[in-house]
Amino acid sequence: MSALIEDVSARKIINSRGDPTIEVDITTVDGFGSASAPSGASTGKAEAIPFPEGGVEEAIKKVEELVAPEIIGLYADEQEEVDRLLRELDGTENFQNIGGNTVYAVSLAVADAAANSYNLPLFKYLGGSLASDLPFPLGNVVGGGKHALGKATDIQEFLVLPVGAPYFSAAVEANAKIHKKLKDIIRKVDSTFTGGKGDEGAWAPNVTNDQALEAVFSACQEVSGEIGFECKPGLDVAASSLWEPKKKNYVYARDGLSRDSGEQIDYILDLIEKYSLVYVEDPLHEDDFQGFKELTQKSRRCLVCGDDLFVTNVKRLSKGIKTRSGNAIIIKMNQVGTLTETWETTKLALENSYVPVVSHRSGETASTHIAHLAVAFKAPVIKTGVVGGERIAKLNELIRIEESLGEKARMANLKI
Ligand code: 2PG
Ligand code: MG
Repeated sequence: MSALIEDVSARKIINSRGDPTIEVDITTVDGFGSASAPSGASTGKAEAIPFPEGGVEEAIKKVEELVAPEIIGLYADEQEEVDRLLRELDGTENFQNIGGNTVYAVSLAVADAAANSYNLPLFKYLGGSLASDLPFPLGNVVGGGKHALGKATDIQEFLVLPVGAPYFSAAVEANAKIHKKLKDIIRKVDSTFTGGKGDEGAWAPNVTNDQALEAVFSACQEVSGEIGFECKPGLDVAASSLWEPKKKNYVYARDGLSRDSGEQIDYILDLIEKYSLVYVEDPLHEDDFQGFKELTQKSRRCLVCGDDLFVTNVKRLSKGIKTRSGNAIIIKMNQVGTLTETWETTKLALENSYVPVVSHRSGETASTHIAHLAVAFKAPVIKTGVVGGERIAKLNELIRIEESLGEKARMANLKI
């Protein structure tokens, strides 16, 4: 079996928002791999730049003219060497020359091709034969912010986490039930609701943040009662989108109020208490390590997760570990570009008891790679939506992985 790279090609496809993105194919002597890049709408300012100035067309040119000649002749299982080369070819910290999404597609397609060359599913190729923990699916059920034109809730995502699920497929069904139930609950609160959804398939009603939380809380309770295990609510505040640096305030336009940093911390702590939240992502803006520290210290039994704060970056996570900011981290490979760096950040998180949450982006393709990454990385949580073709592609892949593992399959160890 040979993973020697013989051919590299790239094409333009579209993502779930209808925007162009890049897909890369890698052919080896004995296999084939392919990967396409997702894209964010509420992006952290320290993320890799997704595409070079000329957009996807230029990214394709860079793959064909710059990357392909360098990696043809290497072996696809030399992941670190390929990723080091990508860094070298780009020459910048944030991949602005080649584009973070270009690097993402090449790096992941190389891993995909290596796995295929050895006739292994990606999760086993990356995680070894011991990779058998299934992540808990964290799903977006109601939302607003930048994923719904700023017309729905101020808080970007109201999430559910089926913490008591005995196995993965039961967890997926629980989230789908909650999503379905919410349609009826929301109709009672918002008479104008027509069933509209945001970018990730979450309902996008015209309600206040508190009304949305009430609705999600009661849907969780009802469904938990019906299915016999616990489902709990969570939030992605995406607070950088609310933060106005000049006013030094978080502006809740839909709710018609502002909160300074101290008030924001108190507000989030109240919500954690009142609605038994088990997960709060980006409760403060992307540079507020100190605020994250305070909130993490004061909250109990809740994951305080950094997305824009850490941007899957090992240096930013190291800083967070030193200052004790947060206890969980979003892992989005296209924030940092290469698979090697994504794994380094995840490993650092695991070594320091930060819960890695492998995550989709709001703009997705039907790719199933993050399902494999979550199992390979032993991430206790995967955040990938509840409905919509590009979201269920990942969930259904994990159902298949669970089935293929047979008796070895077990839910990850999620301590909250
Ligand atoms: C987030 C993500 C995914 P985006 O903020 O966590 O839900 O959104 O991809 O737009 O950054
Ligand atoms: Mg986020």
